[in-house]
Amino acid sequence: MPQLLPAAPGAAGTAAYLPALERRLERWLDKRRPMRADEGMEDERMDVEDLAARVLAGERRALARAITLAESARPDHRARAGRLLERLRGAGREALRIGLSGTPGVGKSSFIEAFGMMLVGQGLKVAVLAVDPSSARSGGSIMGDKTRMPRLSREAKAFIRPSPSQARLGGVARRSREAVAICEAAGFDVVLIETVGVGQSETTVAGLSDLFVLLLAPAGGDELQGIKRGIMEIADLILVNKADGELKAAAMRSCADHAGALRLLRPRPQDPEGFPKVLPVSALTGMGLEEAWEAMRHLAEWRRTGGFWAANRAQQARIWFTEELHNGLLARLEAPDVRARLEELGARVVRGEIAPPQAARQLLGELDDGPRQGDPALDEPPRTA
Ligand SMILES: Nc1nc2c(ncn2[C@@H]2O[C@H](COP(=O)(O)OP(=O)(O)OP(=O)(O)O)[C@@H](O)[C@H]2O)c(=O)[nH]1
Ligand SMILES: [Mg+2]
Repeated sequence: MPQLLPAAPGAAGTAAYLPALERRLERWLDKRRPMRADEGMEDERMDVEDLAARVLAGERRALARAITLAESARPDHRARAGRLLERLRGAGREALRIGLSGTPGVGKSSFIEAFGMMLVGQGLKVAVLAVDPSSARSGGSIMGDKTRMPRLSREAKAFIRPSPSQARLGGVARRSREAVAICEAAGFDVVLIETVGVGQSETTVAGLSDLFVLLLAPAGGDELQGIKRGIMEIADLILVNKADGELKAAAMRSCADHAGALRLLRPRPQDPEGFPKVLPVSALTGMGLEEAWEAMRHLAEWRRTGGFWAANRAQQARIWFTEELHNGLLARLEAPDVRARLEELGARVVRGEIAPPQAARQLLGELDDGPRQGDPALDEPPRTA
């Protein structure tokens, strides 16, 4: 029998026994642990060209890897992600990007499961990306979404990607933007970008989408669920979910109320007659899903013809560029040598040895040229009081 454990301790061996056992256990567990999402990223063989080719061929594993690469904040990964996106851009593929938001429990996961299955049934390829507004929900979202989308997550024509677990530089917007672009290049027809509706995240998701859908639950009576005006203003389609069983009547009333509220908003040039629209749906029974899809397609088609689609995408590309520029500059301040200089100059500012604007200019100059020799602000000995 192969010896799995070290020899049992004799009187003298007890102290050495436990650490040895621990090391063996660790090695054993290590071989069995699931692969980390970022594993293999250092693999030189998997160069950008290869990865791009596989993403374009629709390989799921490559797709997941490409998104992981885009989610990484490491400077060398950023550089590779940049090259990858440039390579993928050349494919010129375009999906319908649908942003979807709603408060917790409104039925987002259930809706995406039902709606996604309907689209897959029509032969479409569907990607689902989740955007968490903060890292507060991290950990929960993966399991939560996969268990709430049991059928879709098994579909060969569907791809579900939970949100990145932590937001650092650039935050969720950048990572999601790149994930959307990667899915698009991988040949998905529809990319659903889901977020839980709290505060800023709806605006972020709307800024990544061609259409923005707000999912609501039926409200009791004639109250309007206290939806912020700003959210109403960016919604292209409001779907009142759970329009089934006992909730159906309340859902229909909610639809009428929201339609009334939408009529009070100023018309937007990017909308055809009748939009933004309110429709009842049920993720449970499937009621209204066809109509919702029809409304989305009509709106998308109208916007394409009128040039609004292209204008929106161009605008989004411009914002993406500016954000990336800002993030890139901020990331340079995070480099260890720059941080050290920042601390140093900061301390001198605090001691009143250099004016704050001059210190900032100094550091910015160094970012461009490296530390300047002979600059008085650098070389002067600290003034003593
Ligand atoms: N009656 C009815 N219940 C629904 C419907 N859609 C979802 N639900 C129920 O509502 C609850 C929440 O659904 P989820 O799909 O998890 O909602 P969610 O918006 O994804 O929730 P979070 O992920 O927590 O933000 C579950 O118990 C669902 O079964 C529907 O169309 N009709
Ligand atoms: Mg959910």
